[in-house]
Amino acid sequence: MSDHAQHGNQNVWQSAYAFCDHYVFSRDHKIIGLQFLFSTLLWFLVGGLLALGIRWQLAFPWSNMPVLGPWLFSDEGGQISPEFYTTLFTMHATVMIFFVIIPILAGAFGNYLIPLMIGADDMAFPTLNMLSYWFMWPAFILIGLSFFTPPYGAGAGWTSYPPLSAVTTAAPGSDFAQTLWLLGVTCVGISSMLGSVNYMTTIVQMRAPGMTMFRLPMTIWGMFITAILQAFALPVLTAAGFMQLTDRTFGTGFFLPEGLVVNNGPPATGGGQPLLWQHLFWFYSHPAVYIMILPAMGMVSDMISCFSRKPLFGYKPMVYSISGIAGLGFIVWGHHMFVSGMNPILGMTFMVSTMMIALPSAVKVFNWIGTVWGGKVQFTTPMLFSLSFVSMFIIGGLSGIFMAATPVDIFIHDTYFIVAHFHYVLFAGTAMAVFGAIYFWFPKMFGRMMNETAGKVHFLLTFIFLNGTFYTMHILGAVGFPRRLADPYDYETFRHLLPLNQFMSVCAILMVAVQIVFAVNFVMSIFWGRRVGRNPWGANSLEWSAPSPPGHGNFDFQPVVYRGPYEYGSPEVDTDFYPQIQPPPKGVETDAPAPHPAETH
Ligand code: HEM
Ligand SMILES: [Cu+2]
Repeated sequence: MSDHAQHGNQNVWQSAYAFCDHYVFSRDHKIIGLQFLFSTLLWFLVGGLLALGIRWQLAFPWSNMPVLGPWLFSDEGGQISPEFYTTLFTMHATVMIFFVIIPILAGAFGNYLIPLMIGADDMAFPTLNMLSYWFMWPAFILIGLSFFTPPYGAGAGWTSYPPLSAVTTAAPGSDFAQTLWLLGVTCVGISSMLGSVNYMTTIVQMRAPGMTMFRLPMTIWGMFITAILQAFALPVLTAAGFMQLTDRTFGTGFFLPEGLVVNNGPPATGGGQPLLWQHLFWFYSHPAVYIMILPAMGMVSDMISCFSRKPLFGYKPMVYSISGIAGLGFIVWGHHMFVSGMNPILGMTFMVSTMMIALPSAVKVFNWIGTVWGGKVQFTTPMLFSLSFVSMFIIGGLSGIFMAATPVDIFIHDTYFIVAHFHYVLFAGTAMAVFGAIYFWFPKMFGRMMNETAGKVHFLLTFIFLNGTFYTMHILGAVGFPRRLADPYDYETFRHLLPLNQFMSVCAILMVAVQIVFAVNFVMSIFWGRRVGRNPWGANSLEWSAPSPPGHGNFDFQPVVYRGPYEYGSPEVDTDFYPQIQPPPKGVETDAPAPHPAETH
């Protein structure tokens, strides 16, 4: 080989290495944030399609699915079988919770925003950060495989209750597929743990000079409290998952009573308690529902204040109520188990503590409304999504209070009322906030704007169809329509509900279809969106002072913080915003001068 060719080869390798280092195994928090964003958006699509499978069966039970049916379920003549239906709702929830909502909040926005909003050049542990993304891949693969493991994929619900999940003979698909599922969820747990340690350390240790805890934007408070929740709740789920795994594979008996025989399988060696799993699972998964909403609440607070051109109403009460929600979140898990036969006195304590969560939640809603009240409201796309978050969260929170009352919950437990509740908080709430956040921070991420008109069309149609889909579920739930059943119409009492279900399914199909508007807008704007400078929205927090997009190391100057992030309409300056880094005009005293530089890094 000539010298020349050798050089050429070396260059190719070098640039391939550089590409991998920059974009694949990157340790830059912004690239990792974008990796999480792209992966979770793709899974969002998968989760949405799985949901349409569920809706197809409920609207047109035992009818051949057009186009896809013969290809997917040739053995059943193109129909969804009861076993496959079970797999569908298990996978839909697993994908949406573990691959979409949790990682898009903490993984995508947490990573992208934390260092930028606190004025740091990166996370405290960049390598750990990279690993937290790459631990998602074994999870993607394991759970993906579990879906395709014959005869049917994992089918014990996202809650994985034993004995169904722990006895391998319990149902088709609860054999090897369930083992893969458990391993996958463990990997998600590891990824989240790595992330949470990083976020806590970064927020405590790496704030810019002058960035006191009470000058942090609410987004950061949301991420911070979420990271604490993850650190305390996740080990319990991981341990419980591991115990279930050994029950399935090594014959231990944590969750199975002795001698239990299912489907003529061998008797369980046993001595365990199925109820123990419910306690351990919900001890994690109730706090986890706040992991799925607190960061969204933070981001919405920032967007609402910015587009009302007014300071956030009651900043400190907001911080205390987020903390209160997180604290109370640890003592309410029993509200998922009211029908498990628990002592009524215990049930009552869970009922009272659950109802108490409504208090800090109401404080937050009151403060969001107080922020908008009398503001110069700008109805941009992110603002519309944020306002939708607040109004839909009110509906979801109110249905929560219904279910918190034990006597009511005994009737509506395991009905579509529950499904309505969590879709209002998770889809109409969190997912809408996430859409808003994508429109809001897109110009920072890519240096270009998304199209506003397309954004408003996306908002309006999604808002209409989501209410068409999920509001109706309250009506179904109130008359006892059961969740997780392939054919509720087997019961005569539910037959008249078929037209309502068909209406919901049509709304759901349209809702998914509308997301094409978003997808096209998102992809096109990356390449052809209008170019913008550092601060297109006129916002105050630190990330808007960095270049769009920020280079490696984030800031091209050392940020020093003079005030909180919500000083909109301040009389001290002529503009209606007052960035955190802008020094006060001469003659105006700052209350807290920038601390000694030694206090920071
Ligand atoms: C005012 C606040 C809230 C109250 C009082 C509340 C109450 C409840 C209760 C009592 C249940 C159990 C019902 C049953 O299974 O019979 C429940 C289920 C659920 N909640 Fe909430 N909730 C609240 C907020 C939230 C939030 C903010 C989220 C998520 C972001 C959430 C997500 C869920 C989920 C996913 C379930 C169903 C889990 C399942 O069985 O699959 N909730 N809620
Ligand atoms: Cu709960």
